Amino acid sequence: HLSSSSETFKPKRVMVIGGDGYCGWATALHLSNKGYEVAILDNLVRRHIDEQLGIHSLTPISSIHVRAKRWAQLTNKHIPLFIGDICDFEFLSEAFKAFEPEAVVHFGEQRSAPYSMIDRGRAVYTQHNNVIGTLNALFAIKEFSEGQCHLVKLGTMGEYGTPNIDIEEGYITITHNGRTDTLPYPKQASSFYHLSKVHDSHNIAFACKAWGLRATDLNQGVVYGVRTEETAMHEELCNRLDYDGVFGTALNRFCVQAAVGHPLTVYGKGGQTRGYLDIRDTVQCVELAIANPAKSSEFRVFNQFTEQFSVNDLARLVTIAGKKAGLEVQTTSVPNPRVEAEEHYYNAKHTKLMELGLEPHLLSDSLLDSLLNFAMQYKDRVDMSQIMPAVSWKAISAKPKAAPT
Ligand code: NAD
Ligand code: USQ
Repeated sequence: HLSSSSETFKPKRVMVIGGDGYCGWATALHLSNKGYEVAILDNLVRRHIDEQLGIHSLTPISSIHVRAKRWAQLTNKHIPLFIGDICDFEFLSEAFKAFEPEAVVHFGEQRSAPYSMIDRGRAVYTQHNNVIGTLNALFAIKEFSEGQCHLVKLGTMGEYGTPNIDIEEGYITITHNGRTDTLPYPKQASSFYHLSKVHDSHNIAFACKAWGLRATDLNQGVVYGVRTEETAMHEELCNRLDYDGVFGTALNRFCVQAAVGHPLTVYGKGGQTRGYLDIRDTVQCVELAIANPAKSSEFRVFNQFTEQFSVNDLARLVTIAGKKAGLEVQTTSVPNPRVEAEEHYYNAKHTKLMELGLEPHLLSDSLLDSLLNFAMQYKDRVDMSQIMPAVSWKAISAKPKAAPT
């Protein structure tokens, strides 16, 4: 029987929703390696979106079935697969009843800000998929685990935007007209994707309060890197690495751009500052959140990143690392396709995961060298036409776009 105190509740069975994706695949293997019983639930929509947009991972990736078979063959650990959509409540219910998870890690969302800004249809898809999927996960937890299963939900640092004051971890204590309260930190997201995470956070907070659920919102910064201990064990376990203008994220893109001799694409003035973390720390943070669950009725928020960089900082670091690798790295200023502050204050707290024992892999020369080498190894797979950004925040319209061109 599950107890309500976090000291005695040590979950073993973890369902990884979105376990075929970049963060989810690395995390599923890591948890499996650490002795958790892991199941993956994924509807493979990300692979489908890649096909629709004509984009692909830098690295060749095996099917989820081949991946799971290879993992079982190498480690003798079996990861059951539930292939389906969390927006389909009947499917989700059957998966919950079959696996009886004690923790659910939810990565299964449409996670690209540019994708959500292509056209109305993609904006609506993003918010429907993310908000309804998370609501279904909340209902499944209430219905099938008597509210005991711990929800570990991937949020984003982008929920906070770039306020001109320090960013706290989820809550801020405010004194107003002589009275003081601790309130949810103000949210100022800047894409329909980032806003979907804000809506999720509100729904989860309410479910914790109303039904006594336990949840942790991991407001993750931008992830970089590709190899983790487990995915490096065999080429069929290799993780995806997105470099295109829709799904590729800043540092990963810059390394691939440097490898193929494309100028680094700094949007606007390049002062946009964000929190960043190594994918090896993503898996560690999720493990820490699961091993130290939230209490019943608690809605915990952790800011999940290890260092802050501006886009210009990243371009400088990749230029230096490129030089060492014998590459001539140029930078170009691209008119910013987004609507965002290009010069701003940014100071975000990130102590709660450190207090739980996170040992960060800070961005070092050696990581940049190995990421660059990795990108150089696969550079023949790069489609140069997919590098420049083609989605404009201002040009979004109700008219469906075949592809962002
Ligand atoms: P990804 O696109 O690589 O993986 C997401 C996975 O979820 C895919 O395999 C997809 O098929 C699956 N999925 C999507 N909708 C689903 C649904 N309705 N039902 C079942 N499966 C579904 O993305 P990622 O980079 O691994 O991101 C994972 C999570 O982490 C997302 O919630 C994202 O917002 C968050 N996050 C990512 C980053 C980053 O830099 N990659 C940073 C901060 C937060
Ligand atoms: N940027 C550039 N050049 C590029 C790519 C990006 O200057 O070639 C800039 C963007 O304008 C932005 C910053 O770099 O200011 C970060 O952009 P990004 O594409 O790396 O990250 P973002 O769109 O914020 O989204 C990614 C993930 C998302 C996650 C988020 C964490 O795709 O799932 O939620 O990082 S955070 O940024 O903390 O909100």
